[in-house]
Amino acid sequence: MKIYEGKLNAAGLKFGIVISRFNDFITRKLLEGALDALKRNSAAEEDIAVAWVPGAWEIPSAAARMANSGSYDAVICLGAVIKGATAHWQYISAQVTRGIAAVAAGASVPVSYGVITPDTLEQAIERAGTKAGNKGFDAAMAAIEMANLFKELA
Ligand code: INI
Repeated sequence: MKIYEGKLNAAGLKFGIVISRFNDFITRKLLEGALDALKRNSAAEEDIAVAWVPGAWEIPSAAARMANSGSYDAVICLGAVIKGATAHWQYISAQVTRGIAAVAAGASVPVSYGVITPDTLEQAIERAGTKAGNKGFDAAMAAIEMANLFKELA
């Protein structure tokens, strides 16, 4: 029996990060978490590229560009869609999630999902480096593991 399992070693791997500026007091924390995960697992600073987009809506198209560029071993998507008074956030969070899933399914490199969609600001803070961990860190760890898995499967 052959078992494939991606290692948690980011040395020599190249990462593209797409991050939205909307709610940047939260997304910057997700970015800190993602960079922490990459660097702790031996990614080199010069092997990490960060692309800022205006809001979460813009993440899938930028992620597709990065994923299809051939320049990265994995792409990490970071954003924060926080529930608001109108249904706007709902449309955005659903479409962004679908959009990233579609990019991930069609790309030859892994695309990880570090977009949080909390109901409250408090929940957003919890998921960006406090009580509930850091979803940016988690997304980067998934990207490292999947990048190594894809290399094994290739
Ligand atoms: N973008 C976000 O990243 N998070 C949000 O919570 C949000 N809300 O709620 O409006 C949001 N809107 C902007 C959107 O992503 C686009 O940037 C904008 O519609 C322009 O295309």
